Formats: sequence, C-alpha cells, structure tokens
Amino acid sequence: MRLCRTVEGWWIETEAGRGVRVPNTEGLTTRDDLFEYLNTLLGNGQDEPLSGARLAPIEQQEVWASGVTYYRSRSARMAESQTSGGGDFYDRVYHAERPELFFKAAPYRVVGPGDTVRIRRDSHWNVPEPEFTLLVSPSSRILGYTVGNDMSSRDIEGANPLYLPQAKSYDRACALGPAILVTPEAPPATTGIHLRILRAGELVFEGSTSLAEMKRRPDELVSYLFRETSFPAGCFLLTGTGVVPPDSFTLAPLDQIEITIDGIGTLVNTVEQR
Ligand code: DO4
Ligand code: MG
Repeated sequence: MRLCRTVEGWWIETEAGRGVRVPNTEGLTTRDDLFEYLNTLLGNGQDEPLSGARLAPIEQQEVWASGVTYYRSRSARMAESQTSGGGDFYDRVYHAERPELFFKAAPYRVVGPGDTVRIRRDSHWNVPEPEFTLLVSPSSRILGYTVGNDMSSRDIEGANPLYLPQAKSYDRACALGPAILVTPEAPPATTGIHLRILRAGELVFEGSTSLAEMKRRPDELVSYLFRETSFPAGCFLLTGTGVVPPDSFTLAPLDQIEITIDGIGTLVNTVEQR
C-alpha cells in the first residue's frame, strides 16, 4: 500500500491519481502499527481524486544515509579521491563490520516529487545518488520504503574525506518520494533501482542496479544507526548508491533526474537554475 502526501494532507493511493484521505494526525508516519492502521482506513474509506501538489512524504524525521554499501560506490569513491591519497578507507569500510552512516538532512532541507534539487555553487562535479530508502519508527521498526536522492558534490568529497558533510548536506540536497510503500514484507532482492538523467529532453545518463547488489542488510544498517542514538520522531535512512555516472559526467542546471525503484515509484526532480 502506498502512502503519499500533498499540500492537502496524507493519502493512501488506490490507483494513479486517486486515493483515500488519511486523517491529518501528527506523528502518522511514526506509528509501529502504520500498516494495520492504514489497512483499516482503506477498508472503511471512499477514494477520490488526489488533490493538491505533492510533497515529500516526511514529517519531523531526521534523514540519515549509509554509504559504500555497493561495490560500484566503493570503486567510484576510491577513484574520485586519487588526488587526496586514493581513499583506501572506502575499501576498508566496504569490508568492515561497522557501516558508514552519516547525517544527511533535516526535514526542511528535503524536497518532494516535482520540486527542484540543488547543486552547490562552489562545486564543479555533481551527481544524484538513487537510493532505496527506509522509513524507520522511533522503536527502530522498518515501516516502509521510498525513493531517495542523495545529491553529492564529488569534487568536494574527493578532495578530503573530512569534507563529506559539505559534499552531502546543503539546501535541497535530498529528495524523497513520490510515496512510501508501507508493507510488512521487505521488497525482494530482485527489486531494481534505475536512474535516468535528461538534458533538454535528451537522455544523457542511464543506469541500474538491484537490491541484490547491496552488501548490507537494511535491518543491519538500522541496528547500527539506533546504537546509542534515539530518534523520537523516527527517521529515514538512505541505504547507499549502486549507480554512479562515469567520471566525465556532472549535473547541469535544468537537468531532469528520474529515479525509479520497482514496486515503489518514480521520483522526478529538476536541478535548480543557478
Ligand atoms: O562515503 C561517501 C558517501 C557514500 C555514499 O553516499 C554512497 O555510497 O551512497
Ligand atoms: Mg549516497
């Protein structure tokens, strides 16, 4: 079941463009019984046309991210950090028991479907990172799954690992949506994650991976994240990218970024004009 948000509130999508309204109670997306609660509403509700512009499906959650969870990410980071020493730490974290976890965004820095994402003005090498994203409750239960874009400035990240927060966290550096797949069963390993980038209507990059390529399990990432850290509003956790455009590629203003995760949906954003 897909839960989405518009300026009019929360909806359970029944088919394209239609949904059942969900009472606008604060903390909706933190309930451990979210699936059962929505099922009851769906059984008793009447669907109607979805109204209002789409928003990111987030309330007060912090957004965190995991990194180097795919072999492709490990190799790309090692290459991009050649000038700062080659980044053997990426290889080490790929093989280590403890994953890389970093703070990505407060909710007010997150944009929704159809909105613009930004590239930093002090960076010349930027990519989107298409990531399978978990909605996690305050009690660390995985409630659902959405599509995330972990916008990244590769030149800043590659110059020095201590610059990671600047490469990753800035205004409009994170997009979530278009909906949360609320389900008690994890999507299958065959689930595909697809990235397309269009420039003036022309396809300039296309790539895919699948959950089977991810080195870590979602529950393993969540368990590390919740070690010694509480999340009173729950959190979103991006689980890392397995699709990295070639080193010759950088995003440009007005590029359209389309990220599809099978069974969840397509998140479309445009890069803001500078
Ligand atoms: O260590 C740098 C960031 C890694 C990342 O964001 C990813 O692998 O998706
Ligand atoms: Mg990432």
